[in-house]
Amino acid sequence: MALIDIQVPDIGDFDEVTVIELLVKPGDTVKAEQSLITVESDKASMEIPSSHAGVVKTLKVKLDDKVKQGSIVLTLEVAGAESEVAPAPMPVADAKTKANAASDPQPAPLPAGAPAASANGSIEVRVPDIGDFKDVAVIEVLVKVGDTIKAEQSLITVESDKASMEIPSAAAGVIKELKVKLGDIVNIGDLLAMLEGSVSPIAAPSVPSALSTASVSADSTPESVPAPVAAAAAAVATMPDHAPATPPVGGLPHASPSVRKFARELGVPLAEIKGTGPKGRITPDDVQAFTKAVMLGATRTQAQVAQAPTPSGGGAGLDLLPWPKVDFTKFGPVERKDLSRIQKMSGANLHRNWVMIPHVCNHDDADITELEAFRVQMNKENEKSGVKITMLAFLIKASVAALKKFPQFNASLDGDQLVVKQYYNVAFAADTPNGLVVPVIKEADKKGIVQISQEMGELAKKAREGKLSPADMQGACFTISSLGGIGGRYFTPIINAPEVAILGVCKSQIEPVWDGKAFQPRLMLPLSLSWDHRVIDGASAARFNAYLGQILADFRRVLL
Ligand code: CAO
Repeated sequence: MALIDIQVPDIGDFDEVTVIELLVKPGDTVKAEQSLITVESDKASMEIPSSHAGVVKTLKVKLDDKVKQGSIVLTLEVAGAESEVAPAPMPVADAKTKANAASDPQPAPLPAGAPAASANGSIEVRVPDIGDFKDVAVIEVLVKVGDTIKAEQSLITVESDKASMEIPSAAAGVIKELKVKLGDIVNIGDLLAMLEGSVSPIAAPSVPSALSTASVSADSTPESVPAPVAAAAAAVATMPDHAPATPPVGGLPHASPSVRKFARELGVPLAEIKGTGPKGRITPDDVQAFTKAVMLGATRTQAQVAQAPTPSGGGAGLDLLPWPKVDFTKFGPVERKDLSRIQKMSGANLHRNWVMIPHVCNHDDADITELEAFRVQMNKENEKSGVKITMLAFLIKASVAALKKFPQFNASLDGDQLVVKQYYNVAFAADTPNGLVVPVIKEADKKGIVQISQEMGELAKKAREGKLSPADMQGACFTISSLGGIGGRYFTPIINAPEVAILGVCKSQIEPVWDGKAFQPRLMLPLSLSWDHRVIDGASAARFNAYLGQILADFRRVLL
């Protein structure tokens, strides 16, 4: 066993970088090439790997320390070696490149880091020499078409598994075209953007590393561009400039490559996390805490807020408190039961409809004295037919007449358009042991009361047996929810999107109704019409209900 010191390797022209993460601690067993610390400048961060396998004895750096080439990172106990000072392996660029870089002070004939005008006057900005980095992923696009950028302004951030870096533009100008997008894999020489601007010597990047430059297009001339940085470049491709570690430019999330990778794997938007590390740096714990909060519903990502049901297209979303978490067993015995499949599905639909549709509900009463007498009479006469004529069948037929008179009720919203249907399919809510389902009577306008009653009976039976097919529940224009067989006075039914209205009916009962001379006992049916205020206004809803009432009071009107 021997102790060796692991040093910061050649990190190019950087005087100092800041330690932003300690990836190991005393006692840890590390493999050769395993990352030990993360260091950062204002434009790049990189992980410093170990040159040897062994056990960490002493850490020689702490968070926020400034380190440079030769700084001792830690002491490692390694097997079968003499005590020595061991530089950590280069995270990128190989020795050959470094040697070339050191021994070749001459500008390369075709500079890799300078911009040049193409034949049509636009400037091609390419990925410069980024050392041994190959196939690096674009993790941030920092500009967009139309942006006016300065020379040296960062265009994109790329990342390997050990380092991330920003690639600045070598020229100033206006971005005409972006040739890369998030997730693209890029290599040296790949075209990043087309700029409209002017190529001038001052546009050349001053940074020492090729990765901070843009390559020149083939039609450029060496005279037209400043001395390239290619020769000095690839030594340490991860460190584009000399700036001390400060929070990153452009308000970018401040996080190390491993934290960025961790966040990306979880799909966590780093820009939305408040870092709790030094100088607001985002730590792995911050990413975990954010993920947990989203999962618990305590917070939402901006993408979720944007997708949230905001009918006007704007709004701030529902900034709700998390659902109360109560230990009910503290108050008494409980039993937990899973929601049925139907309950889960209908619950999600009802929730969306309730939140997305601005519901208004109008209540009215229909005098069904004569209609009910007629229905009872018909059922007596047709007792042997096996088909029971229901009040709901009359309501479906009456609704069709009202939908024809008020077509905006027979419609659906599609963006800025109203799709007005020229068919009349009416759904009815059916209560089943497994939950609420909504079968549809198709082409109710073309069917008589007896046929509707018969179909309803069949569909209600299928519903109770859980045998409804998807087709049985599709294509509705309008829905009726009847609680008449159960009781109650009025309620506020939830619209069955993408429909724009729903009729709720409750139990009819005999009520005293003033006929101008005296109170008469009349059978009154309570109607509750919920409607989507984006499509329907209150006056139309009142007219719809009143018309429905007139038809139910005198069904001959259906024929008019
Ligand atoms: N007023 C008074 N009595 C009524 C009535 C009304 N509005 N509507 C029905 N009735 C009577 C019927 O005449 C029948 O009486 P008889 O047995 O003496 O003839 C009795 O109530 C039972 O009727 P029903 O409910 O079985 O039949 P229906 O045609 O009215 O309804 C169906 C069928 C499938 C809609 C119904 O069974 C059902 O599931 N209703 C619940 C719907 C529901 O849950 N809605 C809420 C949705 S929001 O959560």
